[in-house]
Amino acid sequence: MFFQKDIETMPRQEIEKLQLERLKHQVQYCMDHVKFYNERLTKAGVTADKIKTLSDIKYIPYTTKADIRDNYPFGLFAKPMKEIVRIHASSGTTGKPTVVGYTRNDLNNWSDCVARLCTAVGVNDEDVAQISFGYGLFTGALGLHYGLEKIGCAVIPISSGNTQKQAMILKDFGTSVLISTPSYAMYMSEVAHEMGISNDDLKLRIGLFGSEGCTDALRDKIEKGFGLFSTDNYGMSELMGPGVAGECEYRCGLHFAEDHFIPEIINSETGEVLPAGEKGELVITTLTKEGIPMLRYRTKDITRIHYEPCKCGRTHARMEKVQGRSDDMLKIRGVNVFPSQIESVMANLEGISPHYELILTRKNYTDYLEVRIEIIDEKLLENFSDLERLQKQSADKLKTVLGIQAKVTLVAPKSIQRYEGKAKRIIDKRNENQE
Ligand code: DLL
Repeated sequence: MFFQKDIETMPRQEIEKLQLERLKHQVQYCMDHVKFYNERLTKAGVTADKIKTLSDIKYIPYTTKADIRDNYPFGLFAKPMKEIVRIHASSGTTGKPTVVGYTRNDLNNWSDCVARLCTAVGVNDEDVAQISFGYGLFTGALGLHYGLEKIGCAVIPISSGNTQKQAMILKDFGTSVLISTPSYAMYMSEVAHEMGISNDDLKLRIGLFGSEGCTDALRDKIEKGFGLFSTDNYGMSELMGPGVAGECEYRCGLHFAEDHFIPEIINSETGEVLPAGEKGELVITTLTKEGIPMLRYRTKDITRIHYEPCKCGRTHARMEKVQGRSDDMLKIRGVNVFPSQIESVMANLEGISPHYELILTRKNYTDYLEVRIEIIDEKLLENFSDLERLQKQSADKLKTVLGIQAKVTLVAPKSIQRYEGKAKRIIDKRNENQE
């Protein structure tokens, strides 16, 4: 059990008081320790003293993924490497990843946030938790790992992949909590059933899913497929990782950890702050981060926020499930992919034109990416070995930059449709046959 009652059920007024104090402190901290913020805040005329109420946050300039990228790799770190104890990264809009660093306190706060959300759905120290997120630079696996250990679960750090082995371990180790993307959970349940494993052979009771969206229909299927109850968990590496917000057992919105974050909703085109309950882009300010604090970080995720206390007694604000993105980022097999990354790969390859199309499909609840690229010289189509070489070279480069395998199809010059306005380069067929 990891219920921080005093914090999680704090009356609204007290939460806001705590947030204001912490916001002032975080602004001062950014001023003192990060050159980028010092310059931005000075230019905007913002000082910690000028923040008198929470709504004064609107004077702080937004921070974007591009700002992190421009300061690659460690330019936004507020602590020297001596005090950083962990580094994670996620895909950036070009070949360079977005790099984040954690101090010991950050890791402790992170595991608190995750432990709370796991407790909110009923995970306890008797549980055996199988983490089927990929371990590595991605924050999903290690984020859940330390939160679950904090509760006292027996953690199985199996990582993702090798689905038959996953199913065998679910059964043999008596896994009671499964942690993965919803699509991988669905796939795993089908593989388990194909292997003759029935729900009676399993002890699964809870699924902690996240890192990508999940429709209610898919959630139902996974829950029936595995005989478990699941929650949706939201987060991003720039802010911490998983643990930023998640559902409780009532599943009526994802609770933020409002003692660590201030969420806002803005109009993504004008940047104007929207009133509570309106739909727009989620912007988050960290309140306690030491390694890489984020002031008004534009997540690009579209949602709404509600402030009424929840039936579970928790008072922290809740966001609705993510309803889309305001940019063109795609989540493919749990990995963030930007079309601009693909363009950067193509720009460095000889013989191919800048015209391309991305085709996304889903089979067995797994996403597949096909990149159709036009070649420049038609004659290449007659030379099978050169064509094959270029295809392999493109696929290898894409794998290095994106971190996932893509099928590359080289097509004849001028065969990809041209657009007079904004090009429609993404053909997403993932929801056509399956949820
Ligand atoms: O996906 C962190 C995470 C790991 C969250 C495990 C939950 C569980 P990133 O790789 O940086 O971090 O990707 C962040 O993924 O801006 C959203 O667009 C998307 N995303 C994350 N959680 C959800 C969710 C992790 N529950 C980006 N529903 C975010 C929909 C989600 N989209």
